[in-house]
Amino acid sequence: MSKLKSTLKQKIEEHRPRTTRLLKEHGDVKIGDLTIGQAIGGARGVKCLVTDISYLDPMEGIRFRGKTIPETFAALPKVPGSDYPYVEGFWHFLLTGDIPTKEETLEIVKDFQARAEVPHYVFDVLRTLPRDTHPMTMFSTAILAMQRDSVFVKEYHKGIGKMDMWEPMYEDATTLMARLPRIAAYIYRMKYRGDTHIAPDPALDLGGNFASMMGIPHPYDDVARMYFILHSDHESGNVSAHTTHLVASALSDAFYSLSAGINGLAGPLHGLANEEVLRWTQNLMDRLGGKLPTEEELKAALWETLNSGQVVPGYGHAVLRKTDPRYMAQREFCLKHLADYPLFKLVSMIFEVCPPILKEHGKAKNPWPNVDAQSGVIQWYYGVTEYEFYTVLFGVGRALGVLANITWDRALGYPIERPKSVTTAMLEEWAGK
Ligand code: AMX
Repeated sequence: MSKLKSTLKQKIEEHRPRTTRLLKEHGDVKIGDLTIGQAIGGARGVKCLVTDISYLDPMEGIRFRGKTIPETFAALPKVPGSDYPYVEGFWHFLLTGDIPTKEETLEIVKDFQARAEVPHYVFDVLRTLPRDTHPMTMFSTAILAMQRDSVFVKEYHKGIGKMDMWEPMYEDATTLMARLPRIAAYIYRMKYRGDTHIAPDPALDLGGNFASMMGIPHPYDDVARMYFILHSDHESGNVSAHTTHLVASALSDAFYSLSAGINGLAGPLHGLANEEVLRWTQNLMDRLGGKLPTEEELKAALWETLNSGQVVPGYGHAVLRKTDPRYMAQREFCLKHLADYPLFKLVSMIFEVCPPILKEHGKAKNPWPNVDAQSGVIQWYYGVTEYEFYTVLFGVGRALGVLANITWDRALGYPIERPKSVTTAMLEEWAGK
């Protein structure tokens, strides 16, 4: 058993009595009420999911295993010559809550390298799809195609006990994490780089190898590491995390579950917003003949979007009530590497001009930018100008969080998810009382 797996086993065994005790002794304790508004309104704020992997405070933003983004970046072992940590070390941190040593991290790098080979049939499947298929459809399809390799399914059919199910889930999750960068880079180069491919470099870490397979030099490896870590997890209620968890709750394996979560990420109100942000921003610059707008022109463009009933992409959030720290982390990167880049200047202008307008408009509960408002500009700067691909990058990162979560779902024996629905007539009756 690998060091990470045995640490995880120990953590799981320590944790289980807490869940058992809560259920057995305190299962009737109330943690919230439910309103008609919440039942119709997307279950906003309903506390009915449990995860210890990340927590989203509305005012502070995300904490991974109790650490803020800057604390996480500072604590994890760094890749030599890089400003950012190994994604593999972050995977250890998400799974166990412990910061790994450099040696432990390198062991995971090796484990990922050993599992990284993507079966050839996956590329065959991708190649039979029409080339103009959306890259998110390709990404999800590739993940689903690999379902035949699921260790979980094989063990399930052998008759594995409920408390042991996390082990094959962990195996599938780790294999998926090791393969996803190759699949993403393959889709990218097949669709947008004339179907020319760069073989994986078995000596590199996940972020370095991804940049190399994309064909983009340093510091794009750091962009990849930063991007995957920032997009990994945002507690459990967002569409991609919740979908993955929901599907896994039926004892569907990691391939079925992640593919479903990726489909949710492909929605324009969720992960696809980063594509929409750049489309909106580029359209504005195109309309102005490639120039930066004046403040007045920018205000007019924002009002035009709002008055036509559309949302300003990259702004607002279902939980956050301040600027997303993931936005700020990427902004810090931009200030270091591309401070004078016109598109970044425009994104910064929108950061100043948009929140007061959204406040005046009076609908959005959060007028501040989310993660998606900043990420496209970095990709564009490094030559990844095909913005329909951006959500695939989000998906590789999001896989870290949701796969760690479903491994713990199995470890703690969470049951099949099955909320209760009611009819409109019932709501009307209760409203009348
Ligand atoms: N521009 C204009 N209107 C907005 C808005 C924005 N950026 N954000 C919210 N609103 C509107 C909503 O559409 C809603 O209008 P309605 O009452 O007519 O339906 C009203 O404000 C109240 O919405 P809310 O409670 O503030 O937000 P929500 O929880 O319903 O939705 C979100 C959250 C993110 C979907 C929404 O803010 C939005 O559509 N933002 C733009 C798209 C975006 O950036 N998505 C990415 C989110 C992060 C991610 O998952 N990647």
